[in-house]
Amino acid sequence: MLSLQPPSSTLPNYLQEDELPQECSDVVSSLPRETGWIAKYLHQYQGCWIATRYMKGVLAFQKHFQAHHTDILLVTTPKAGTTWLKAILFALVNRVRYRPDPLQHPLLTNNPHVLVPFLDVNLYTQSQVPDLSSFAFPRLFSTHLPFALLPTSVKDSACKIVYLCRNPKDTFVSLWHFTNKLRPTAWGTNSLEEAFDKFCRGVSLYGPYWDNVLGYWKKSLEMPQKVLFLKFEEIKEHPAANLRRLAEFLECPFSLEEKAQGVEDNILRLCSFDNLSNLEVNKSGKLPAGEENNAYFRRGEVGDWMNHLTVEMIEKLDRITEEKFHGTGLRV
Ligand code: PAP
Repeated sequence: MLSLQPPSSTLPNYLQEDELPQECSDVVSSLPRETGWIAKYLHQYQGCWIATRYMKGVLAFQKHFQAHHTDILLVTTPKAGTTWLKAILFALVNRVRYRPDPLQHPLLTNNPHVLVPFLDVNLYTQSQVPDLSSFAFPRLFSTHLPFALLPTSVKDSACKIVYLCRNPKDTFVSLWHFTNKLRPTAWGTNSLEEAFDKFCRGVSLYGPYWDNVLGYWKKSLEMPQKVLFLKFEEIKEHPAANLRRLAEFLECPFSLEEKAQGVEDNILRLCSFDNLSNLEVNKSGKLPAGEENNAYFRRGEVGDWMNHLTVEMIEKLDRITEEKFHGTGLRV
């Protein structure tokens, strides 16, 4: 019988799942699992659904990462606009070193995921104890992990957490497109219905979506100096105000001189969907693990869910969100 699975050697790196260290494979084999959206399986680790390949990165990150008090950690639910906020953070924090110039800037030749790497998915998956000495301070890192799963040193140090969420309907639609794009053609695509059922049951990358969002929402209320909670839709609607909010939270507010020079507008223009998605690096480049950079740029709009979801799906997702967020003060 013909197998639909391509031989593992032909799979891109982001789908390679070999060589789990013994300690990690013991943990993985003890966890509940479901079929994945891109990779074969998702494992439920400490309440959060993680693909097999990244389990070793998560365990190593939790065990070894030592936060520095100036670190900035960007946390997002997948497809909340991570790429966009990575670009904005990089341009903002490094604006003296690299003027947000339309002709010369690291963002013009590097995908934002390269400039602000994921700790668990990239650095600690590549090496169990990665060398982080080349990162300039303040170091910019990223993760999708829920607050409860962050290493103690992140929680205990003065490092700052910027959290970004997006409404669940657009998040789901974006995730569905993205995961289908990253699946090898021979594996076929996940149907919208099948993916929707999983998302609603919480079985999505770093999900349940609602738990991930609520964890950071609560921390942002408890510790507003440590956790800034941002929404994709609000940044879209008021980009300059949110950029200023971000700069103030990170204790690098714009000076009057910078405002007069138009630095805020230059950062927003540099990081805009139109600018980033039309750069050669993002049209034809790949990330080190093989994902095509263009997979991170689709429409970048609010409300694309209207073009995909049925009335029943909309009602169901709204009902779940209403129930989960009831009484928390959070509206998405
Ligand atoms: P990740 O969490 O897997 O890293 P992420 O960057 O959050 O991915 O997902 C990409 C989404 O952000 C896409 O949304 P869409 O599918 O609804 O279109 C992508 O288009 C959007 N995006 C990427 N860059 C920008 C940008 N500069 N401005 C607005 N949206 C953007």
